[in-house]
Amino acid sequence: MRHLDALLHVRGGSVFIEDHIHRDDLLHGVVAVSPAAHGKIRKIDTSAALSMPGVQDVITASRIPGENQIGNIIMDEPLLAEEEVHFIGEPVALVLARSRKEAEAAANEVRIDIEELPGITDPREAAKAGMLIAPPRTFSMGSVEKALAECDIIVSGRADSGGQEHLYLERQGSFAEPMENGSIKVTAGTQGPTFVQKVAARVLGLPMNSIQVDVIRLGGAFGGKEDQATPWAVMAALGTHITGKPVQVVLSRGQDMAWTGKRHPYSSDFILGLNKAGKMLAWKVTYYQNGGAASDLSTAILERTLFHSTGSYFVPDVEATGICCRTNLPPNTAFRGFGAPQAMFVMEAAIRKAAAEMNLAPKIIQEKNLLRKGDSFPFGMKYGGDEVRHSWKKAVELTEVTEQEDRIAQFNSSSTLKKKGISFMPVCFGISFTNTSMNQASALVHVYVDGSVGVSTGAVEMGQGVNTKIAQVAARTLGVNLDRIKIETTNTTRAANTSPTAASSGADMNGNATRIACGHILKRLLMFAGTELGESPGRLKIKDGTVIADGSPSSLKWQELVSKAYVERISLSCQAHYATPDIHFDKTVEKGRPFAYHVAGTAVTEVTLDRLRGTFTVDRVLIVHDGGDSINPLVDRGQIQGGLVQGMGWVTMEELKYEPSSGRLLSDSLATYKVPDIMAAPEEVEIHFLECRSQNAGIYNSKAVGEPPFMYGIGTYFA
Ligand code: LUZ
Ligand code: MOS
Repeated sequence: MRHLDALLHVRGGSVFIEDHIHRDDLLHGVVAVSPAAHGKIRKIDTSAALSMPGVQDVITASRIPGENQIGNIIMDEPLLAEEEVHFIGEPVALVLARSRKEAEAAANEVRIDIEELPGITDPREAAKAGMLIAPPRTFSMGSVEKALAECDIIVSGRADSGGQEHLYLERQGSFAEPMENGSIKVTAGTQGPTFVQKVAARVLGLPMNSIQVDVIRLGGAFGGKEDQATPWAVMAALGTHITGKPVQVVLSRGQDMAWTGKRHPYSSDFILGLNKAGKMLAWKVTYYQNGGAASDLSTAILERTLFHSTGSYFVPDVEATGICCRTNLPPNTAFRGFGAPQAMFVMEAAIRKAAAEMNLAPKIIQEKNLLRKGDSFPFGMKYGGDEVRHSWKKAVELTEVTEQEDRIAQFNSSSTLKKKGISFMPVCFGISFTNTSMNQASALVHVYVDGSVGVSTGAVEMGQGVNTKIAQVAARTLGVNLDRIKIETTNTTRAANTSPTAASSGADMNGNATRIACGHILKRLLMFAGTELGESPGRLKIKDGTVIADGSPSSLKWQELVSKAYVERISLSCQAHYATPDIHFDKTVEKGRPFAYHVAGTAVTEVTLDRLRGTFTVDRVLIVHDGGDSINPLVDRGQIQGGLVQGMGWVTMEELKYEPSSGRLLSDSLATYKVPDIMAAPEEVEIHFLECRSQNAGIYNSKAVGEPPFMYGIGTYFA
């Protein structure tokens, strides 16, 4: 089945933030931002801006009616700077004008007088200066020091990975409208509607029930709208609260690139100990995470780094330390993989270093150490599947690796200018929010008297296909055709206290809530059908919209059943809640079972490098991926292809450049920041799904797919 939005998208019928038709008193909000990476605000002069044409108001921190605080985990980020500024692009004043152009012009006239202070952009320097966002954390198992004493080979080194711009097609933006009696409706471009609602209420000094947040869909997010859609949505709400008019705040591409946070750059030190046979015995690693100027989600991201410090491998003695460093860059944030890619990169780099030292092919070390069912992670959980090894084995078989390696060796011996390389990249990624309490979702299902169905959940559609999967779950559970199902917007009045659509868990959790809600309605309908047909309800089911009794179709069809049930005053609606079972984590000892399950797979990548020009082509990527019992293989395939190419971009072409003296982002446009295009995509991508039944999977035994494939891209670097 194709993506529900496919036709809308190609016909231009899908509605994004800027496609809405507004009241004609709409105001456009543009923020004036800090031009300095660090400094004390001496004075903010808004008088020139206020006298510009079309300007309605210029709002600074002192006008905020509630708390000037948009922090989530740690309360360290103002909506509008008050006394100090901590990064270039930090919002200082909100200009409201009749047109976007007028608002931009006036924002340029806001005079921000700053006494500049020295800034830090490097995480190691920040750590040295004691600029930490939170105390360091260490995950450990066994004794690394003891194990290192017994190793035949010890390699140590440093591995750095850069940041990454999200480059969602739809830029950050939201709009707010006044409702009755001081309430506000925010139509937001966010992965986390509840977070926008909560922070808007906090900033405006209103109860959460005065703020309604609605999300239709996002034109991409990749984690960049988990936390960082909030300030723009709250700015719009603040503008509406103060002026009583609808307000839209949308960033330009340049503003979005320059001002918003990115994937965290990491700089890491490692020590890897092995025996002669290549078995890894000890792993000691320290991650310096470049958090930027405010905590945002950095501590949670660093936690996921620690959960993935051993990558797809088992190491018996481990000590992994994460240091969350405060720098004067825009606060870095969630990005597909959420700290795990950074961890896996360090482990893979260490393996290459050991392989070179031991004069072995990296794959020998990799294969020897792949996770087996029952192996312990350093955080106490045991690996429950065997898909890491299965996917590796299948990838070797399917690629006909020996033949491929012969062909590559032959090519390399006869070619001087160009050389070919091959790499293996196994992935094992934990599914669930690492913060256990976030693993909950809800659904509200209405069956209307004409037999059509409306489903509301907390899941946000951002192109990934979660609405398609939820519609499939509803249709499958109720036994009706898909064209009866409509997925409604994500709205805080229909799904409350929701977690962001993140951590690859959107379809699992909201799909399960939908399954439960539909299950209750189905049960009521079957009870009623039993009376109608004079059958025991236990023998009935609904398939393709027809009531089936003991395997044979009855005369009772869905639509008739529903309208009769209504007349008999049977409820045709249900709200349900789902909480991922059997997960827990105790931070005081850093042990627990934080993940419902793991998703695994292996990528084999072949590249050709031009040694004179430094250019390369990715010739072939073969992926064996564990999708469980996929609900929608086409959607999953899209996620795997997209994740792969996005991961390749991170490790091979995308590079954030900052001016060292000022911390200003130099690569702030598509002319200076290069992401993979179709020409850079692999010549050939071959995706195979692993056919093995796994334990504890997600909705209808499928597996989460959003983030894991990103890490296949890491293989390109090593190839
Ligand atoms: N967001 C979050 C995430 O808040 N917690 C997580 O564990 C997570 N993991 C992946 C992506 N987003
Ligand atoms: Mo995410 S990195 O799942 O918002």
